[in-house]
Amino acid sequence: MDHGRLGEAAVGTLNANWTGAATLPSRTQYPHQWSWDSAFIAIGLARVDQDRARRELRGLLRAQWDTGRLPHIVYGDAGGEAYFPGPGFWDSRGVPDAPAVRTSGIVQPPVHARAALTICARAQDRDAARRFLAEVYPKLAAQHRYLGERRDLDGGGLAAIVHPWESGTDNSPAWDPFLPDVDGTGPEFVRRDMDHVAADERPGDADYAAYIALAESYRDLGYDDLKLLDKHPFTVEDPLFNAILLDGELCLAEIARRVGGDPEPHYLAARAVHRGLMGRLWDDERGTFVARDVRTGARGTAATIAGFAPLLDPWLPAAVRDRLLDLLLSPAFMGGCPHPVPTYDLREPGFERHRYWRGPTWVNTNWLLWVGVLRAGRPDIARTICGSTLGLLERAGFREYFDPVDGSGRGAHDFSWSAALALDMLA
Ligand code: 9WN
Repeated sequence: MDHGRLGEAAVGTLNANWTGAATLPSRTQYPHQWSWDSAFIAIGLARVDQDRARRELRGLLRAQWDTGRLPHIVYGDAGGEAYFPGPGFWDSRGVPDAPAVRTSGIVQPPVHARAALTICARAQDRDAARRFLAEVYPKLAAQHRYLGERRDLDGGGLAAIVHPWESGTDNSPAWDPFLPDVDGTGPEFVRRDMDHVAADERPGDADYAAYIALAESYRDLGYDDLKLLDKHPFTVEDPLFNAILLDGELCLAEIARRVGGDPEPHYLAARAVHRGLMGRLWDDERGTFVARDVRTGARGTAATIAGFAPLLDPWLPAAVRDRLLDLLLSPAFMGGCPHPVPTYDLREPGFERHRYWRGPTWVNTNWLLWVGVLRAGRPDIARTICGSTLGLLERAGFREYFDPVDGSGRGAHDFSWSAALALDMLA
């Protein structure tokens, strides 16, 4: 397939997944609106349909809680049984600060300020774009305030995730050391996620039991973040989430500047995240950023795709940047397989070619790395990542993820962010 046809096919996939109010990640596997999916989708739509890109973000922001929390799922009309856990599980309607629309109670990486700024950057109608920025700025600022204040559990400058789903990289090996404390022996539930995808491409049952137990724990605390350190068994700082938070603050500073607001608080917030990343998550021995348990201060050891996300940080010391790029190009990641970038160190015994976030190549993490290496002054690596990603999509279609060894498509078919980010990478 040539590049022109890939672009047309991408638009076709996004149209097929559009409900009239939002774009589903996949009609079968994920039949609701997901938070960071919508941000990636808006970034792609900004290239072809500004109006829909704006509607995508607006639809999500309408589901924001009064505290600024932007939920990771906004439930639509798909039958309650189509996806587990459904809206009843989270019981958001029982929480005073939640909106009327039914949502989950956890968050996802805040790519949304980047999406809003991208929509504006691609707009032909500059006035409409500025009006849109002025409309969404207070909501995005509230989203970041929530993360910077309520989720910085011990004042160390980083936002904690309280569930692996919040990372967006659900069963990454990065979470393994922090899950044994979770008691997954709760009530029975039926997994719906394997109705459409092979079992060896999804998280294992023990992981799922922990996911449900953690979601119940947070829900039963009334989503009260002040109780997390005492009562919740998973409070972890993730380099990917925090690098995106930092990038988002810099985008907010730019948005504030364009709408006549004050950029200064956003620069300060971004600097705080930078200090937290360097002081807490940089592992000098391994030459990468790793996850850290807020409660114990213990750090993980897994070298995953998340470790490279701080390439988005413009203040990264040159020596740290160079060590990261060395690891990225090494046989552990880009140098060790024909279809990079794998989400986990290829040389680890726990690397799995097909299992979700434990090895496969994903389009959204490739896109983030593409932006990161460009920022780090390496257009040559950016070209390799971009060419290889588009090649995978041309050969295997808009699959959810890909085997980094043979390039075969895995997971859901017609997956929205694979199509959307192709549009951005094609441009
Ligand atoms: C749980 C929708 C989402 C993505 C995540 C991805 C997967 C859900 C699931 O699908 O997570 O949120 O059911 O596995 O891990 O990144 O946002 O595409």
